[in-house]
Amino acid sequence: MNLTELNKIARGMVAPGKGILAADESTGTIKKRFDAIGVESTTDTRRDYRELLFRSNEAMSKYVSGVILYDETIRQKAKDGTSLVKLIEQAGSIPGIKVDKGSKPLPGCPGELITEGLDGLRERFIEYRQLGARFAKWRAVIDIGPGIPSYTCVSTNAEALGRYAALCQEQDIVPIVEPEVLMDGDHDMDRCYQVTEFVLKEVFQQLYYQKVALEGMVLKPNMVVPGKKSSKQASVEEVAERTIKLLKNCVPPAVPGIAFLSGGQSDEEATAHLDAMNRHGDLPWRLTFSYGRALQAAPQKAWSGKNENVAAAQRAFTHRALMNSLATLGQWKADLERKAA
Ligand code: 5MM
Repeated sequence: MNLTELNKIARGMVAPGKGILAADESTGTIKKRFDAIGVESTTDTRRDYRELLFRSNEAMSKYVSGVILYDETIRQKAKDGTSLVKLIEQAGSIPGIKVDKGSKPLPGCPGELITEGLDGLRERFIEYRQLGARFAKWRAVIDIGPGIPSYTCVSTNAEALGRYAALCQEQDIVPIVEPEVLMDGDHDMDRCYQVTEFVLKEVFQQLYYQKVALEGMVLKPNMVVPGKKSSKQASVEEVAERTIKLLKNCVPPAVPGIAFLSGGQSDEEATAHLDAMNRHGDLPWRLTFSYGRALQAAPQKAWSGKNENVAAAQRAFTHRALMNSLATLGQWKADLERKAA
């Protein structure tokens, strides 16, 4: 493992003013996104859509430090024959790859999931590195509900994240470690705090047991938010304060950066929360975004599968990327959203 190189890439992924575009929707997930905008999901439409994003020059060169790709996308070529990886590199952004193979029911734990994909992972890393990936991502999914998550679910997922991260670093690829506590339920913010704390403690324990160098990784957690169906919602400041408190209690300062997932928050909420956290200052790690939906919902809607909408979709993407870039610096203002509208 070349820790100097891993640390350099990890720091580049969380560079001030920049964050990560999560464009690694698996075929099933991108189909759902395309269904919502009335676009048929085919190899070509998926390519056209992602090409549009990666050719958004201002966004990609100024605000996007790296892009998480899906297995299909890392092998695809743009219409003019340039590989999509090359487009990302030409913009000065770093290509990355999702390597988990999704989540499946966890035996003995009704309603809970375990992320799969460890078999053959070393060999897949070797190929992905040749294809240009410099970092990778693995997502564990933890749901909150009556009696869940179980210790079995949290510990088996944490162990898999540790195994993945260790293999990643062995191949000089920076692991993004993503334990996502879902915000789908009716639980309150305290419950989200307790469960996320439990999950992060287990994950960092496993990273330690499995000899993962914290300087060469990026954490991708959820923020501390109430469940979407909770009757008690929270202010931006409450989310920022609770999330920072939690992270300070769980994430060692050796980790160069934390790149949040948006998890179903609205575009503006995800930006406002990140901004409020960065306004606190005096944090031991860089805080940035690794958003999927909160960066892509607007461009997807603007595009709607039509060639004549490509420029509008690129503008929508650039706007969200700029808003989140400002949020990484604690310089976002709500009026900037209004002005753009
Ligand atoms: C972009 O979506 C990613 C892949 O999801 P599937 O494996 O379900 O296709 C997903 O892991 C994403 O990177 C994270 O959930 C963060 O995205 P959000 O939309 O929560 O910011």
